[in-house]
Amino acid sequence: MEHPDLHLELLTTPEPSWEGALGAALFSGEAHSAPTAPLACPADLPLARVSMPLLDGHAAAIECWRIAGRTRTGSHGAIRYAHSDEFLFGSLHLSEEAPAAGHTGLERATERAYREMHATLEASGFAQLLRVWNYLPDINLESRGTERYRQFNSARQEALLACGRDIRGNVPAASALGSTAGPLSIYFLAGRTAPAFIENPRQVSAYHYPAQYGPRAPSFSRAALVRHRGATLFISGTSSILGHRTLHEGDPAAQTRETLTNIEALIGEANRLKVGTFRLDSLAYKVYVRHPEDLPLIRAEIDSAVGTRAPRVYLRADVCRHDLSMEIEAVGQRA
Ligand code: 3EB
Repeated sequence: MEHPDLHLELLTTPEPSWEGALGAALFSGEAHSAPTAPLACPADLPLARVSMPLLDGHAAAIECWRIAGRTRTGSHGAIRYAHSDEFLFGSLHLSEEAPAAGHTGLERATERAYREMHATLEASGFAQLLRVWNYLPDINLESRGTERYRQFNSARQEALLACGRDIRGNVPAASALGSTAGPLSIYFLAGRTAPAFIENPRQVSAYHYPAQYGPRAPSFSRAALVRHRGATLFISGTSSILGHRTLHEGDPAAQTRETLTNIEALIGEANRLKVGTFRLDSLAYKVYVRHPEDLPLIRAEIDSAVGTRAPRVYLRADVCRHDLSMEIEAVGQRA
C-alpha cells in the first residue's frame, strides 16, 4: 500500500527503521531514566519516553511518526521538535517541582508544558495543535485534596486561556493516561491549518462535562480529521462513557464493547466528511488496560470487533476515571 505523506507506524520490534522519522514515542516498563533509547535513533529526533509496560509480552513499543520530504529539528524551552513543511512533532518531559503560589507541582509542570508548547507553535508558524498525548504518573492519586488528573485539567485549561487559545471547540484530539513513573511526558502533532474537529453524538463533549468530573473540564476534542495529500483521523482516548456517565463499571468486556461502539460512532462522523472511508478494521490502536488480569477479556472483544489485521498494542495504564477499566485511542490513515 502506498503510504500517505504523514504516516504512523506502531511497532513492537526492538528497532524500527528511522528513515523519514519526524518523531516517536517509546513505551516500556523501564524507568524513564533507563538507557532504553533505541540504538540507531538519530540524536536530534524528538523522542518521548513513557514508563508504561506492555501487556502482550513485548519489551517495548515504538510509535513512530514518519513524513515525506525534508525535516528540520530544533528546541524551544523544554520542547524538542522536528517539522516538515506541513507538520510539526514535539515532545517534552518536565519533572514536578515543589508546590508554589497555591499550585501543586503537577499544576506548575502542566502549565509550563502547555505554555511552552504554544510558544513553540507561535514561533514556528504551526499554529494549529492537532493531537496531544499526555502521560503523568499517579493520575488517580489525590494530593492537596484534588485528584491529579483534575489538577492536570485545571492547569491545561488555565494555560490555554493564558495563551489566548480556545478551551472548547477548537481543541486538539488528546489522550491523558497514568504512567508508571517519571516526569510529565507530552508529545504532540501540530499543523498550519485547522483540522475538522469531530464530536461523538453519543457523548457530551468532554469540554462540556459537568463539574462533578472536576472544576475545569478537559479541553480536548473526540477526534480530529486532517487532510494532507492523504488524510489522518486522530481518535482521542475513548472509553465506556455514554452522555457523560461511565457505563458497565466492573465489567471490562462490556466496557470494551461500549468503547468500540463509541469509536464506530466517531468513524461514522468522520466518514460523513467524505475525506475518505475509515473502518474499524483498518485503524491502528493503542489499548490501555488498568488491570493486567482483564487483558484476555478485553483482547477477545477487540479481536472479534476489529479482526486481526489492524496494528495494536496493549499497555498497562491507569485511566482517568476510577470506574473505567480500559481506554482505546486510534489513528486512521488514507493515502
Ligand atoms: C473521557 O472520555 C476519557 O483529558 O485529555 C480521554 C481522552 C480522556 C483525553 C484528556 C481524557 C482525555 O473523558 C478520558
